[in-house]
Amino acid sequence: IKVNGEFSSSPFPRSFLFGTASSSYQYEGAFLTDGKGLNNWDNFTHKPEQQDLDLMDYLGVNSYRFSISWARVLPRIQPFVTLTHYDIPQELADRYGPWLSREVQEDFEYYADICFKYFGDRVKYWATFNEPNVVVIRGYQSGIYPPSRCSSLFGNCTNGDSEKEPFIAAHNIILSHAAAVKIYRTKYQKEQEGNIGIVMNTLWLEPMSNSLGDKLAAERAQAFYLNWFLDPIIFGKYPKEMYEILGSSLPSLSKYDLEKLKNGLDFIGINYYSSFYVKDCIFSVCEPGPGNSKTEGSILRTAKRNGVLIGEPTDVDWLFVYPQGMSEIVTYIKERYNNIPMYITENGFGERDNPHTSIEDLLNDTRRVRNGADVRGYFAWSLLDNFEWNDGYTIRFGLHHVDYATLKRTKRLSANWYKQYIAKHMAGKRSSASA
Ligand code: GBH
Repeated sequence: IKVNGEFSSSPFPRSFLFGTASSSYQYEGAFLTDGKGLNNWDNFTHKPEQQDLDLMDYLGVNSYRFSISWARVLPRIQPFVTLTHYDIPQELADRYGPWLSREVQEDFEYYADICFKYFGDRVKYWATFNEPNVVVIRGYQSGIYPPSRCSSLFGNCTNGDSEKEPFIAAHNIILSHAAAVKIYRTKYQKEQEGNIGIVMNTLWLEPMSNSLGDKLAAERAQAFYLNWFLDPIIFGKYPKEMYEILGSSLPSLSKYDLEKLKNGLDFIGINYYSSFYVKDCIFSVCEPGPGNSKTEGSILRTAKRNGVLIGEPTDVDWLFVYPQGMSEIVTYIKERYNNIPMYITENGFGERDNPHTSIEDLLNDTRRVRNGADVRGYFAWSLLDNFEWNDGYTIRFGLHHVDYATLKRTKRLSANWYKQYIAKHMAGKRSSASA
């Protein structure tokens, strides 16, 4: 089998990364310890008591000595690092809303520069953002993530403007990404020889029927979910469906922006969990949702067709087990973006406090390799049970169970399943017979 131009008896090339994924806020549980400042999720999940900072403020000090823990740098593991996984310092969130002002671009660039400079000798895989589409949709449309902004367009609250803000926020995130990439390319990449990309949440969106209307609707839905970010970064313009539907509400890309965007990715990180059907609500009669005509192109996104669910339901309301969807989305991205390198940066399964979870169904999918797409790694979400955002600790995504009282980790069946899968398929681990 030929993969990435390499011959191998394993369907995975030697350089294929098998990993597990995590994020800082969901794992570390640090609040105001070790010199960490407040971020937007601290602010969202609890009204922080700024104990340590207050103490320092009271003292009037302007400096704080701390150390980096040598043993935290794990030498045998290839670090695949995200610069921001939903979190941003609260101070910047207050100042910029946190993505509504273009000034945030410069701050992000400054932060990224520091990370490249100090960690780039060891980190060869950088993702600028985790799921900026979710940050924007949940932060500025439905309002269920910070900064909790939405408007009557989407239902529940009135402190935002869902017609404009999501697109402004997305624009600033896209250009912040571009700024970080530009710094990496010009100052670091040649010497450090790493890769830089972005991680997107993906959904496979299957047309409800073979009608042209439903096919176009599925395409519109994808334009407003995925291509919204990837098109500008890769092609230098938003998807045509967005221009058609939004017209001048879509921020325009200046010459200067385009210059920054050029050559804006080495890889796409794909977080894939679930799939939905999409029905057209322009020519057929339906109640559009979860967005509305103006912001999502008049589509209905639903897990059911003729009363049958697209995949087995789970304890997580948006997660239906549909492994084919991963091949579908990989193929879609491969075709749209000219076979760019991809990593499955998250894929997993959440259960409500059940100690026996298997990800077998979600992983048992090698068509993405056989179809010739350039998939270079797979990261299961997640190594451990962790803080599942709005669901707190009630939803468990780990290959390992965590007893939160004692922090004791216990292997689930899925941990052993994944271990065996890796042992069998990791090319480097096989005997020389593989040549
Ligand atoms: C990922 O988020 C996160 O990166 C990770 O931190 C998290 O723990 C993990 O997955 C498990 O949830 O109804 O329009 O929102 C995924 C968040 C929320 C994205 C549900 C897809 C469904 C479409 N997902 N969303 S929508």
